[in-house]
Amino acid sequence: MESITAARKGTASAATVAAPDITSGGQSNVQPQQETDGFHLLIDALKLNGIDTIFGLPGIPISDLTRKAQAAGLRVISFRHEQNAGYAASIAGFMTQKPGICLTVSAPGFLNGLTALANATTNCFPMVMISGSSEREVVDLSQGDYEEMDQLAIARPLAKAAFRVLHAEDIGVGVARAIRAAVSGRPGGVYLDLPAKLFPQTMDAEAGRQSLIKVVDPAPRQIPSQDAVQRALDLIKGAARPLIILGKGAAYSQADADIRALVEKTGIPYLPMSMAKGLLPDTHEQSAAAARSYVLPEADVVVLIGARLNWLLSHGKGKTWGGKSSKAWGGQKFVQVDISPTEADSNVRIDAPVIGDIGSCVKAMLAGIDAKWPKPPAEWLNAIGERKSRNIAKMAETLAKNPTPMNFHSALNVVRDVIKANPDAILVNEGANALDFTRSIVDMYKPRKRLDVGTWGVMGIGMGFSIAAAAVSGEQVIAVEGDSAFGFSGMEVETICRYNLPVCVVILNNNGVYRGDEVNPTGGADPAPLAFTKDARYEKLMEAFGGVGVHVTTPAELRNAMEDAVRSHKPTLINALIDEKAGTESGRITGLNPTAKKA
Ligand SMILES: Cc1ncc(C[n+]2csc(CCOP(=O)(O)OP(=O)(O)O)c2C)c(N)n1
Ligand SMILES: [Mg+2]
Repeated sequence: MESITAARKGTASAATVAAPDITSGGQSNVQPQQETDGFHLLIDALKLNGIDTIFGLPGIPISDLTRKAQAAGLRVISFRHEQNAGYAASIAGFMTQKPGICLTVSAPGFLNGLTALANATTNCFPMVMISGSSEREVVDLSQGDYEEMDQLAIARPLAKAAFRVLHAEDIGVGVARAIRAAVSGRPGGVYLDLPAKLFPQTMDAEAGRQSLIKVVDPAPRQIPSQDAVQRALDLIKGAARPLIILGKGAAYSQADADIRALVEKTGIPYLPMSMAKGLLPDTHEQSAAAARSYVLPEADVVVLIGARLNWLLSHGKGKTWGGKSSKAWGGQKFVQVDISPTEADSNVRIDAPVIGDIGSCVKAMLAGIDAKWPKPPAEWLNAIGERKSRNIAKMAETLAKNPTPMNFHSALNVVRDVIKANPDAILVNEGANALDFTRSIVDMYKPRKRLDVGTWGVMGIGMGFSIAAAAVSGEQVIAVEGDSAFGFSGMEVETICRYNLPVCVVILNNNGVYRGDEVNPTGGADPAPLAFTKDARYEKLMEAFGGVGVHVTTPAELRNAMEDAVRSHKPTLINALIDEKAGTESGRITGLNPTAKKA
């Protein structure tokens, strides 16, 4: 009750209010007493915990918060849509192991950000979405408040954790709980609900300072048990055809040197999942990526490091893994290194779970691997080597072609060269064919340089990820986008220009979703559902806000434009026209797309 009273009389900024001072002489002197408020407590709590950037979109009730945050030295990046701010926050979390902060207004702004929050939880990206919310008393009685919505209840099933703070003196605890929940154990998206009335609540400044919490050891190491490590090592040692699969969790852990040492000391071939590409350079001789369809069914012991056996790995069973039918186990034994004990056995039996943080688990396994560790049988390595060279040669042949019109391969051959020459550049990637071809053609050389659609295959991450990647790292960003994919966040090119970020967007434009040559079977005036405007001039969007727009139709023009962008670091959008017949339905995952038997 006290706080509500405080809120009613509170002012919109930290105030110095007059308090009576009883001094000698019977005169009531007035001595200033420092007060603070919800706005400042939140900003101070974030700063105290090392947060330096907020990705958001202002409006009631958080406009003043964005102003005050900027004034207090936080970097505030204002977006055109909350979903993009949310994606930005989530990938900042992935890159830095600090929760990315997304700030939204109530109801519609909150809902706009929610997809990104749910996507963060699914992908194990640490983020905190902070949303202003309307009057609790009115919302709870459904009396029709401005932007009325029970946001906490809606966020809860989609977030790793959700909290609400009602009193200014609890802001410190709320922020601490949100940070711990976001980064500890399996990271995820956390929702923090801050009702409008909280922000102007005032309290004594010193008491406010005391109420803040600097989180100590927010993501504590989780050391695996020695038994579990030994069980895993014994299984690996006895393998005839071992395989390591590195997942996004391995990339997140930042245990780069130890992971590389584990791969190299055991000599086991490895496959990187999409966002684990570059953990070891894709050109590494132990990479089995070019022989994926051979190694999955043939391997007898598979070591999963921060990779889940979800749909991206065909659930660890079925024909991909050599199973006799679509759900049959292929006979592999699995070691699973994961932060979460409940991950094991989610799809197939895990014979040796190693549970702990990836860094500690890999270190513990390395301790049991000495110079005498037996290398995998030469037969296995040679068989992989053969397939690999055959497939790489075939790919080189395809990449060398220069068809007219340009296709995915001839365009991506250029991107491949540009990334090779600029291995520190961050590659953001979304689309269907634009995604799948890029993943297999463009080699990555350093960890956490490839950011993409992740576990959900979600379209719309492009510009949000690009903005965060540039803001967090200062590096050149190259976003390879399908034309459909780009449309989900295209308006953020204005944000890229406004903050003058070194982002080069390359649209692989095939006039549609998957391809652009479909027609309306009725012969009517409407276009086919998957076809877009022919030869749309996306580059003009970038020019509209002061960036560089380039329209290219050949690999040579694409190369020039990309090299200019990387040299100048100017916001650039290259509209690369691709043969509209070049793509396939759903890219590589055609099989997941139900189609009618009857035309
Ligand atoms: C949020 C969301 N909506 C819709 C989809 C379905 N979807 C998958 S890929 C894709 C776009 C593919 O077209 P494009 O980006 O142009 O890539 P292309 O295959 O043409 O290279 C869509 C709409 C999705 N994955 N996510
Ligand atoms: Mg397309």
